[in-house]
Amino acid sequence: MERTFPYKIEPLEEELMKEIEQKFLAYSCQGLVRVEGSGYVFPSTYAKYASTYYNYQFKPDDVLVMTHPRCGTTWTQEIVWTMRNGGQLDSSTELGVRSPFFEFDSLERYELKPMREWMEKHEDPIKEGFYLNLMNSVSSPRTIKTHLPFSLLNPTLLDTSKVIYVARNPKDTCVSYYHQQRLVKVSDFQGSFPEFLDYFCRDLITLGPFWQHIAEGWEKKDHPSVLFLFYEDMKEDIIRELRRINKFLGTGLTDKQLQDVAEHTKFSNMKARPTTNPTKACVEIGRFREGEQDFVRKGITGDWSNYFTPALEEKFQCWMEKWKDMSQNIPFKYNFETVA
Ligand code: PPS
Repeated sequence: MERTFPYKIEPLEEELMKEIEQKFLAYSCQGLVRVEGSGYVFPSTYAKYASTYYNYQFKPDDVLVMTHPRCGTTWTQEIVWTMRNGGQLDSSTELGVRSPFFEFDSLERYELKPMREWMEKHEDPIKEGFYLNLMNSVSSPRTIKTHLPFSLLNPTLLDTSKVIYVARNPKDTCVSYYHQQRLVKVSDFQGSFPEFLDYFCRDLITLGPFWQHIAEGWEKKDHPSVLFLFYEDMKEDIIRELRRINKFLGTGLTDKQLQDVAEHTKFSNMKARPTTNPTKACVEIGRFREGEQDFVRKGITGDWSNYFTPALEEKFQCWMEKWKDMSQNIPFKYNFETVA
């Protein structure tokens, strides 16, 4: 049964869009839209896919790694894919091919990619979606990356599939997202950290509002088909968290295999592997901006303290206060000392 997409999607106000385009160079090509009610912001292409995503029927053995951007998606994808493949340590196939990105068509700038040929061969290339096609061609059991929150996915999702939701404290998320938005040409952010934080706190960065996203995940944390993880807990004791994942997924890996998974997916190893840290290759093909920090960047908790001035801290606290109904019950760790 095809469901009607239940929310209005509106373009951002013209004046606001003009302002954003000055800093996020990519959005001058495509503009931004906002989902009414929840306030989620997307490149305008999302409007073409919203109903398809909302109606997408996941398979019973699909596992979704669901996150707000920069909360530990890539790390968790590599862990989950490896665990679901019997602890097989794959270093040769790009993670994005093994574990597809569900809604990437809605974020993509098609003019940046050598996908003209593919587009020419499809009747409705935008609606059909290059990445949706890729996802449909991945063999089961699939481990799928998504930044879409529950409210924008099929309401029956948890009746069919499992979701691992990963959250990270908003300060480190903001710093990490700042670097990623400078790196990726789909956004092409050309501003400073204080400018980025300002947009973050105005809930204008794509795939946010942060608190709305996290709150939707938190609300489902006790559902039997959901495992809610914190990035900071994974940094603190990865074996403990791998045991939780092992139990949740029923993957039955031994402690020795979990140790191997931890080693394979530890920060320095994932940063060194081009299949999980595609920075160099993406710079070469023009998808990433040269001279920025890596996609797999620093991997610590507390990096925010190198960026937050008292004035920025104050602005951030005002934003936290605004969202307090959603934020006050979620126990984030901010100052955990970790070595990558
Ligand atoms: S994205 O762009 O939304 O898919 O990014 P995402 O993968 O969610 O988050 C990126 C941050 O996760 C860090 N990362 C890791 N941390 C610890 N261990 C491992 N193995 C690991 N792999 C990636 C990555 O460096 C980003 O955080 P920052 O703070 O920017 O370093």
